[in-house]
Amino acid sequence: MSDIIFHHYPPSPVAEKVRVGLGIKQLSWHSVIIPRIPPKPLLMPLTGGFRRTPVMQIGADIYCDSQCILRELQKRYPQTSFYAQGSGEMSWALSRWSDTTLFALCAKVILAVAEPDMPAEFVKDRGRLYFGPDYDFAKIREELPQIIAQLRAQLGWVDEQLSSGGKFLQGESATLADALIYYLIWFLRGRWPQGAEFLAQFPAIVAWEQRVQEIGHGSSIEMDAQEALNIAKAVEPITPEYVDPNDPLKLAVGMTISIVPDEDSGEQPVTGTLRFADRDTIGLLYKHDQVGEVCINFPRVGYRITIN
Ligand SMILES: N[C@@H](CCC(=O)N[C@@H](CS)C(=O)NCC(=O)O)C(=O)O
Repeated sequence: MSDIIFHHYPPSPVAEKVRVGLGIKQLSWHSVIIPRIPPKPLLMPLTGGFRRTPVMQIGADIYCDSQCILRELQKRYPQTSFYAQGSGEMSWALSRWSDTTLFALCAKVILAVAEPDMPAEFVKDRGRLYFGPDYDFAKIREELPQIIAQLRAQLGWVDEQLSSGGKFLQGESATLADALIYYLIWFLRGRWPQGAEFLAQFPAIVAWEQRVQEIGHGSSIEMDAQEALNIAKAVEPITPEYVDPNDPLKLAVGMTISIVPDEDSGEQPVTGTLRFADRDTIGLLYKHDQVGEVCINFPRVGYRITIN
């Protein structure tokens, strides 16, 4: 019952970040394939309406957002640490750059070039989600050289770092830092027709990419989405009842709260009863006929909480 169940779809770059994390730790996991756009009727009962990919489930405890998932993996499986000796938690700062600035540049390049050939429904969904209510792919295409220049300079930093000796970003072993950057290279190479040509100017990145690929994704077996719901229903959440006494929002166990990403992505907040809150993670209880009671965990960073 305490097995890792990973809800994702193969082309998701953010899911690839976590799959690499699962590979670094050589974990075994169950793979539930979810739809690429809503409705996601076999996922929503677990996430309280949160629609992003990926999601991790362990019994009746749900972890939304790759940040929260990777943190939980590090907590439950500290062997083969995500942290290089001495680097620890500062690795998370890297994700504030890679998941925001760098991801947005990659998404602009990839989606703006692909947009004319993408299904209208997908364009509308991703346009609103990633680029706000006034998204304009034609304008992004006009700005492409500027966007590529920004991307090139920032990937240059990664290439320089990798040229300075180590096999991986923080030395001889793969760490969280590698997963946090690799997924964007994977995204560019796999989904941008000019990706391979663009990346060829970064020889150290290209060599490192191969090494990260060789790590793999741990070992996975497919699971039916309904079975995942049944597993949640059969057990109780184990996330402890706890709130940091110094919480700046003065949160308390039992409060009704809503949580939503703090970007303008048009997503619906998730509402539930507060069960857990520390500096990094917030967990709320949520009930649904199909899963009973689950505890849905989110990262604090990048999310806005409202006390109802
Ligand atoms: N901050 C989130 C971002 C996740 C994200 O944007 N994932 C994309 C897929 S790569 C997504 O949710 N797309 C819409 C969807 O799958 O419905 C995380 O780190 O997990």
